[in-house]
Amino acid sequence: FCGSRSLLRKNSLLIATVLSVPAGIALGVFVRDYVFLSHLDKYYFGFPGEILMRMLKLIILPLVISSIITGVAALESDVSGRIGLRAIVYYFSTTVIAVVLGIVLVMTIKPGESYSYTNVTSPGNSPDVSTVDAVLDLIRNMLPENLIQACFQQYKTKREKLPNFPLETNSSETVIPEHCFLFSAYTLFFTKGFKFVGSYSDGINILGLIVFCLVFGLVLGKMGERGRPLLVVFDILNDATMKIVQIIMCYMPVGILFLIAAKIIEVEDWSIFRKLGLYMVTVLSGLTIHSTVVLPLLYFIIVRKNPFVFVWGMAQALLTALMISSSSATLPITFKCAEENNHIDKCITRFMLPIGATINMDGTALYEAVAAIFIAQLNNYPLDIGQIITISITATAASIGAAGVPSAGMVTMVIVLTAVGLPADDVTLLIAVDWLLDRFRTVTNVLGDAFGTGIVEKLSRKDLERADMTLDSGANSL
Ligand code: DAS
Repeated sequence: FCGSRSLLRKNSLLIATVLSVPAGIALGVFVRDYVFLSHLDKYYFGFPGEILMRMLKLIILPLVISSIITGVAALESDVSGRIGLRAIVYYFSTTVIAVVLGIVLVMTIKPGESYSYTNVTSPGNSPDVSTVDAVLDLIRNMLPENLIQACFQQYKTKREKLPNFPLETNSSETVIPEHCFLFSAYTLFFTKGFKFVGSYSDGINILGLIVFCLVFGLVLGKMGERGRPLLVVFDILNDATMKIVQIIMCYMPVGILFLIAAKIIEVEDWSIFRKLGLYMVTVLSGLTIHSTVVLPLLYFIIVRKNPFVFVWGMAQALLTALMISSSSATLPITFKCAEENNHIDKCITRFMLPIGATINMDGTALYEAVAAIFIAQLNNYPLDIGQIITISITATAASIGAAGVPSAGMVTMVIVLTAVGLPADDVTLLIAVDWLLDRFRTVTNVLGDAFGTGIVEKLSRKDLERADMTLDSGANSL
């Protein structure tokens, strides 16, 4: 009895969070069917959920910055190079496996052939974009916005407006003083970053930030004792951020309750789920196979531990991903679960999780390959082996370019469609069910990132022991 009580107490937060999902669904159905809510009422009703989203998004930047810098600086540069290489190989191979799995399933189930698609747009009308152009376009988009260049752009825009800037004080624009370039940097970098409004470009900026932190962490690591004071600052920032995560996790059951209820109220047309049922079954089957067979098998083969015990340790993070559809916003919880429940070395988690949340998206890659071929089947547009390979390449590249924010996979899927000459506007067909599929592909993305830390930690164990530089959970060597 005592054992079960302590188990209950230990998992009470997780149990409360799990129970908030059915409670949220029941609350959403009750309010939708028995309570009339105006548009404004619906906004207020969903507000407790919005608070949870903003709390998680707010701490993404300090967490990403502090974890990467301290994680990289704690490693010898050759060790971090080898760990980085193992991480990239893992990310790329699991993403390609996910894409191939998705293609096999969609070519077998053929969901697009059973769905009567009235408005067939002939693919001939869509621009014939070559694969190379599509991938180059994606890489161009991935080049992070240069902070200084963007600030100059913002500063120039403000300056152009300043001479005839309306004198009355009721203008909606906040006037940035001409000389205060630094304030402009602050405005662009921090408010935009903190808002993390979920646009594609914000996600790409995070990629640029990660590259900056990797370099900065390597430099600090090279500086040895001289860099130590600054490293301690970032380590304290990381610990403080993780303490805030603890507080947010206490609020999570309430936030999730209203997040899911507000979503249930918002959806009007449920019949679309029947129409696109086979398509959804195809995507969800692929995500389930990848999450419960491919990734656990890979983990078991390499780490030789029970993968489902590892998954149980990640449960809070997976549930968060299911509820908020954002790998990046789930990152704080992913860190906590990986370090405290699965005891992954902080050197590995701090180095891999921020990068994985941005470029390792197995669920998204699988989804984009399935959706593209589904749209081809809808248009009775036969794909040859070259186009199938093109879809594989662009789906992999597009998932790397997608940000860890809601519906990012929907945004980058246009690249896959144009690469094989399919009508990009057919994406609109899938939007009605994307809010649900997005949640499940985000869970697969987070699970792929988490398994990656366990696998790379195992492969790097000798490196870490030799370098004697492990940041074991709870005992930093900094
Ligand atoms: N929601 C994205 C994520 O956070 C996944 C996607 O849109 O495909 O991982």
